[in-house]
Amino acid sequence: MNYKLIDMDIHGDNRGKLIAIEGTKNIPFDIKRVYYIYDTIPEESRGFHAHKTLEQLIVAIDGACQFVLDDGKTREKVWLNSPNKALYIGKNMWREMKHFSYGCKLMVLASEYYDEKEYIRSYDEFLKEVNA
Ligand code: T46
Repeated sequence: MNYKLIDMDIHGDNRGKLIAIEGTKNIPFDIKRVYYIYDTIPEESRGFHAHKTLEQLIVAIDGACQFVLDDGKTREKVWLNSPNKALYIGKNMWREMKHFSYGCKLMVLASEYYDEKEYIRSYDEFLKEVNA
């Protein structure tokens, strides 16, 4: 499975907490793009796609949600529910995002600029790609 959960170092003191993410230093790629997902609701799932080449790091800055991760052979579920837990997802991994808490905020760091052509949005096509 081309994903891993990374425990980020917390720099905390009596003023609060701070986490730093540095491309290629504490995550495995250079960061070209940042986006965030917010105003989520539990009834609406997202994702349902894979990426041919993109690598991403996802952090639930606030709230929680479940990721379903699938490499075409195995399907695993991972909860993101803490700002110091970062989910790295490499290429060729099908992902579904479910059970968002109200107002969950996800921050996503990506290794490439946005390119819709690089998405695989059909599960059948994904299975063909990974079993080729
Ligand atoms: C992923 C999960 C975790 C852009 O115009 N630029 C962007 O950088 C992105 C990410 C999206 N968009 C547009 C494309 C769609 O019209 O925003 C709209 C919503 O995107 P999408 O339906 O792909 O959103 P999610 O939440 O299903 O998936 C997103 C990322 O697209 C995806 O790469 O891994 O978050």
